[in-house]
Amino acid sequence: MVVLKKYLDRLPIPGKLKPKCKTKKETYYEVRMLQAYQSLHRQLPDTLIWGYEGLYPGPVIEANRNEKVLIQWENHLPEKHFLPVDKTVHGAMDAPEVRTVVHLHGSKVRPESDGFPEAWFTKGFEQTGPFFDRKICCYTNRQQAATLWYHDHALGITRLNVYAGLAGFYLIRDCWERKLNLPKGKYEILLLIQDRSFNSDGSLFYPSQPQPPVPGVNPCITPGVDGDTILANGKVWPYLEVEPRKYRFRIVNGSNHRFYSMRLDLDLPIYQIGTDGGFLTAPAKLYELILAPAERADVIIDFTGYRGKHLILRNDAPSPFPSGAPVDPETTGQIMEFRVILPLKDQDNSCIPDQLYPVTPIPENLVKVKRDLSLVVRRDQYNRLEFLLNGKSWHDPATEEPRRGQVEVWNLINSGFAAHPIHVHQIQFQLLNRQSFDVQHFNQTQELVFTGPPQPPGPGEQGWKDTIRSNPAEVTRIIVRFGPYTGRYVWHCHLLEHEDYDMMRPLNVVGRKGTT
Ligand SMILES: [Cu+2]
Repeated sequence: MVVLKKYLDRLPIPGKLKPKCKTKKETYYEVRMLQAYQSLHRQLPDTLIWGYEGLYPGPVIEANRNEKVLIQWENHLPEKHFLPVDKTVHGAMDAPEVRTVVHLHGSKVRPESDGFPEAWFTKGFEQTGPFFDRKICCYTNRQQAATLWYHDHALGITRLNVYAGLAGFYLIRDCWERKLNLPKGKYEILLLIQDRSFNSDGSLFYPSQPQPPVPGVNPCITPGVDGDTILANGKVWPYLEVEPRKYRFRIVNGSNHRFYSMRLDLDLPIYQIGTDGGFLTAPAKLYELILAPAERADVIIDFTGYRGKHLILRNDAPSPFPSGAPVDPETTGQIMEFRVILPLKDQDNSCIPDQLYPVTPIPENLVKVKRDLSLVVRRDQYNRLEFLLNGKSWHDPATEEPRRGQVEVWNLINSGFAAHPIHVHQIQFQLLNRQSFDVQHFNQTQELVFTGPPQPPGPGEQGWKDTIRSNPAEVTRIIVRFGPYTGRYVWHCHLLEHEDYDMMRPLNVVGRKGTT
């Protein structure tokens, strides 16, 4: 383990990507995936990364609501991966070693542009996966202002491509947001939180075997990789100098496997104003913010009255969450530091509005289908853990085929020991409640016996979600209206080692007569 000093480097602020061309009708970008060396901490030699435009995190893409954005994603990566590739997991046996496809997480997008895991492509589009359809993806942005992020989604190596650095922010803006008088410009800061481990030569460390090692498979996927350092925007334990005023932070947990339970020193409150898919109806005042991998929180922190203070953003989420090993308060128990040492430049006229944007509940009387979906784990032929949705693997025929416009309730039944963040593509859904059940009885009989009343969503979960924490020994109920597009999508666990093996399923949204 490499020991690194905390709070030596300034928080990097990712720059905005410039379009190649912009007309009244559409905005066109080209984004290259490149191998590069980048300094991730002052005490480390430069680290080999893969980044969009050679940057980790990638450049920020900003779009207005209803703006038509076209992006040609180009793979300029080497043919060999620099992280350990397990050739036994789905999609990795007969495919080229380095393959990529981009998913814009949280976007309402047609299936051809959604980053379907088997729509991958290699360098120069020389080889393509069986579902590759187009070089240029189209994002119509017909949705409210929200914090989205783009990242790799190639079948069987998503965990490695994202760990290598393939992730970036994508923001949708709208006039409603502009009217809210939130902190903006340099007072609006993006935070991509991830954990990584390093070798002493500065290279990224990713284990090639679980503990204990699996005989007969090398390299071998593990049930989940946690880093021993925490990075924000591609720097290990950075600091940010702030003025004594309000700031808006757009936080993404971009980690492979680690959850964060964030709190600030001196019990400074965090006002959450938005979730994955947009604003909350009203802000939620929190002293603890839990984010599972891929979840987002749009928050305001008010540093007024804290002049001269150094405040650490801490993490006390065990891993696996919520009952695994506790974090070390000196390392993974810390994320970054805010130094309230800049003079107040101008009067802070921004506000934390009482009302943000109405989140209209999807009416439960419209529910046409209820599905029980279990999150299970079994042993494979090598006696290693294989995570599954409903006991089925990726290559089994689709079983979730909702009709466009139809409202469904999905009961996510987690009979395991750890939480899984479940992500559904194309749509934003709502959390109804969570309810604890007798796991032993369920595992013996497949019958649900509840051990407590349904618990309503937490204050920071009462908005539009595309990724939801499914806690162990609980049924998590979400209500979903499928559409607007029909076609081939996916739903999966967003712990990337689970997604790759094998906790991902096809999701076919079908037309009203059952056609795609
Ligand atoms: Cu999982």
